[in-house]
Amino acid sequence: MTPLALALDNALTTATELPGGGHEIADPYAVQREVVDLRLARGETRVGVKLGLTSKAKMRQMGVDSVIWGWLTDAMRIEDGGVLDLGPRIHPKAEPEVAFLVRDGAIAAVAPALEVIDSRWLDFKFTLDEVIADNTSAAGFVVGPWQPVPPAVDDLGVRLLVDGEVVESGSTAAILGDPRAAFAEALRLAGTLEDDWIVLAGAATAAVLVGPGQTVRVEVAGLGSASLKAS
Ligand code: OOG
Repeated sequence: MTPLALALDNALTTATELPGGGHEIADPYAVQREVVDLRLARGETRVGVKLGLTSKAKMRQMGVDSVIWGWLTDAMRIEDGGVLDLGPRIHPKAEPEVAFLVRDGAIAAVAPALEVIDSRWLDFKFTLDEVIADNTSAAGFVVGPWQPVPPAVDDLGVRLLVDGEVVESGSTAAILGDPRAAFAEALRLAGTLEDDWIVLAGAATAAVLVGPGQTVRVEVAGLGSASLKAS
């Protein structure tokens, strides 16, 4: 176990930040595996994968041209309309996404989704290797009602609302041009995707900080909505 994996796990379990921006990390995905193994050792199970930096805006911000990925566990799941407990969080942000349900290595259903990212790095300031080691900031997710996959999902309107007000809007086109491309990337990167796993395709807009008492909702045209309440 690398000291960095232990430090990231400690930051997670104590809701404290680590200063980032300067760690030399030989193999960031190996550190990520260790970080996830520590969660699994506490009884969590893998329920899917998430992609990050799938939008041009985020890639530009990080100065990269490829996506990153991380693991989702059962402990990260918040039921639709459920509560995001801010107690064990550092500085959580919500992003509007779409989720895919896996069956036989392919897409079986699609749903509107929220991802909660909560970087263990101070002020969300990290290098690409640092965010990969930190399981790509994964912290929580909400999946709305599963829908049959419509003929096209490459240009669905997406809105992120806080307490009923639209704070971000965009299109699923921001997700690698088509979120199904994100599914293909997830399959390529993870090697295999198991039945009933969830694939979070990546954010369609910028993320927003979530504060106490706020209700955050994603609406995806034609797919419906999903929400959480922070407390
Ligand atoms: C990295 C994770 C970003 C996405 O959808 O682009 C991400 C971060 O910004 O903390 O999940």
